[in-house]
Amino acid sequence: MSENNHFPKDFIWGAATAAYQIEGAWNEDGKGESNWDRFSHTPGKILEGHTGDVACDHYHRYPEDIELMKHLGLAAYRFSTSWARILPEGRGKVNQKGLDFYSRLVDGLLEADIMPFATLYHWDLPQALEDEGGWTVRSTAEAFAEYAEAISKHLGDRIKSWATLNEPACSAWLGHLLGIDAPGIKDINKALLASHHLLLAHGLAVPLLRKNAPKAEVGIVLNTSWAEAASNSRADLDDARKGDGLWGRWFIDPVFGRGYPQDVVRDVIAQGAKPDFMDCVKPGDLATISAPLDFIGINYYTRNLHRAAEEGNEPQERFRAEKSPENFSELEWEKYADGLHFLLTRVAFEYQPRKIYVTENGASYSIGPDEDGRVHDKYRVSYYRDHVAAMQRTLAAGVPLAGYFAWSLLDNFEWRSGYTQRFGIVWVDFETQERTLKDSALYYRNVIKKNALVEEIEQ
Ligand code: GCO
Repeated sequence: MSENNHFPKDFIWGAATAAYQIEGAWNEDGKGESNWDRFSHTPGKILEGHTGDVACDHYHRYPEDIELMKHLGLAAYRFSTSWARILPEGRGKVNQKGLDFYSRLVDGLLEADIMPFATLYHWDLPQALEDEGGWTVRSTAEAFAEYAEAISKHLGDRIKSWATLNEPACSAWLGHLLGIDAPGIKDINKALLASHHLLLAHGLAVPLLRKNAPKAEVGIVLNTSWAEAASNSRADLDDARKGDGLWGRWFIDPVFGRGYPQDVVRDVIAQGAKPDFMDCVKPGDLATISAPLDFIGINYYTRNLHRAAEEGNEPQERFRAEKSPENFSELEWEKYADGLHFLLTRVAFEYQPRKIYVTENGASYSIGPDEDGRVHDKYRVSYYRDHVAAMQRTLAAGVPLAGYFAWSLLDNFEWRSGYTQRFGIVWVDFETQERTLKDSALYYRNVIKKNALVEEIEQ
């Protein structure tokens, strides 16, 4: 870190989105149905019956959104590509109109001097593959390789940063264990199969991305959590170990060549997994999964404070901030910027990645425009300020942190919460699709402009 709070001159400031959450055009130009189309069209799955059918209409309005990014001074834009737009049946015939959309988007970004950071998979699986078993069957990992080949052959000359998966832990556990995300399965054995096939898909895609985009960097985005025990009781400490294991180490360990953590194997068998569930790991799989990467993306929002639900465990709530909008977002996620510093430092020193990006960070507050059309989202400004400050400590500790992406550029479809939760630094009026910069966007623009921690928004 140089003095007076500046970031390294090549530090990348960006913003992130995801295909299903912003694109809309769910069945346009030859796109196939995805499992999130099916899930959101299933009554009772999404708050207020919201769907991603239109979302932010980014499929049509991307030129205006690129102008917004340019105005904010973003150096990079992290987006995901829709598998079902490229391979409507999940494999086989390529949909040229799908490729053409991402070509237009990427060319528009390059024209605006904004680096495209593509993520191949942000949870939206072609329904045709879901119908065959989705991530619970190994063939889906092979279909993912076909998808990676098709899109990187077409865009590998222009996209210089590729992430294979976004948060496989959410796809596996939210989608197949808790059943609150697509495809809505609640089965620990299917969830474990999905977790392995997702990682296998990642490993199969890496060499294809390297072949088709030889000058690009390749990585994966994980939501390795920052787990803390609510007290020093054995029960809480073990609960934190379990949470850190299932949501973090189960994914980052194999990616960094350590195989699946055995304490988690014991935990899941104790929770009902078949003792032979690891038979799905075939010879060579772990080597495939641990293909060397150029970066790891870390998504961070809050800490996971663990309190074991065990009789007689009377944990002392420690350091829990008092409930207030300053300290808790509308999703009731605690603002805990230290957790970002602790997590990045831990990942850097435990796994020695070549490079780390914070690929998502943000908070949900629904405050909208007031009478003068301004959005004074002061709590989100405070959230960003604290996390920018935390990254200064992280850089000072020698962590190879190379960039940061605010989640999200736009208010968008927040999965099971639909449009009731807003993470954007830009307000979206979903009736008119009008975009309005929030104070947090003005603040972020100031951070970018000065490449430093700042205290004020730029008017
Ligand atoms: C995630 C996803 C995003 C979410 C965001 C807020 O990290 O869960 O990548 O799609 O919208 O994190 O929940």
